[in-house]
Amino acid sequence: MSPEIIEKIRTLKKQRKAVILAHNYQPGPIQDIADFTGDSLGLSIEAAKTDAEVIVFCGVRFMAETAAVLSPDKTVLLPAQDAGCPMADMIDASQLRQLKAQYPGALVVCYVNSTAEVKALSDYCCTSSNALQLVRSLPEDRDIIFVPDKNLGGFVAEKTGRPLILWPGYCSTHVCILPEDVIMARREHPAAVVLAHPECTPQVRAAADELLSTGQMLKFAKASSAQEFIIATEKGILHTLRKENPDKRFYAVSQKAVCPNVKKITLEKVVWALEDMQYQITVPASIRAEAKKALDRMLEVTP
Ligand code: CIZ
Repeated sequence: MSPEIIEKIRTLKKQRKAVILAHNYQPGPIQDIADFTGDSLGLSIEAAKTDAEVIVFCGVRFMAETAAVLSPDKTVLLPAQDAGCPMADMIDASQLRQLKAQYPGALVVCYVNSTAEVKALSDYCCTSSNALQLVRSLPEDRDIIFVPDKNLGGFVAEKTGRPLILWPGYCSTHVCILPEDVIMARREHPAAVVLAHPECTPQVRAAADELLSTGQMLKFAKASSAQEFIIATEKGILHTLRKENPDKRFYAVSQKAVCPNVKKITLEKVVWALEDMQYQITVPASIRAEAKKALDRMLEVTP
């Protein structure tokens, strides 16, 4: 990492009164220059609490949109314009409207990995950390539509016993992780505990020891007496796991667990974002107000 570029980012950050957020999946050098690292909702909440005028979100578009929903008075920048989330794009507003029309009376829960428009049409938002608690809190006599991730939704349905109406979306990175990868990794590291993200397929989930969000993985690894861990989620998280637990060992379950979108952010693009104030992510006021309601209702249930 060149010291000049780090210094440049520091100077520009001060000039622009900016805060830099890096998602847990970002490349190591990006996580190292960030003011906050974490999951998408936690980062957006942290940024809203600061008096920064500009938020540079090192992540993907839906994450920057969430920050824009929670910080309407700040300018939100996504350093790579094309850093999208295939899963979030697997359902749009008109598809969700049609689904709602098919199940009148159903409550809609959307995973935070969704567009602001989809959040605006949902009753509740959820994260992979609080999805179980949120769904358990919903009235037993109501149907529940869960979008867009069929894998997280399937995990929630299994654990809560609630028959969710699932949308067939999925994370194209997590579905690249195969049960065979878990078997091979266990063979190589027989003492390791396998931590998998609930966005993984049912077969991978069944092969894992623990099913955890990124934030939960970081807490679990710190608190656990185990010394070795096989990690079944996007490889970027290994950076923080290793940094926070220098005496423990972490292995990626598969070299294929890399999201090409989160990796579009580079230090140079962070510099350009701050220099040119690009790429600004905005959410129209009417969508913002409705999306915020879905986030607020979630926070009432799972503060
Ligand atoms: O909520 C997030 O930021 C994502 C994408 C996953 C997680 O488990 O933190």
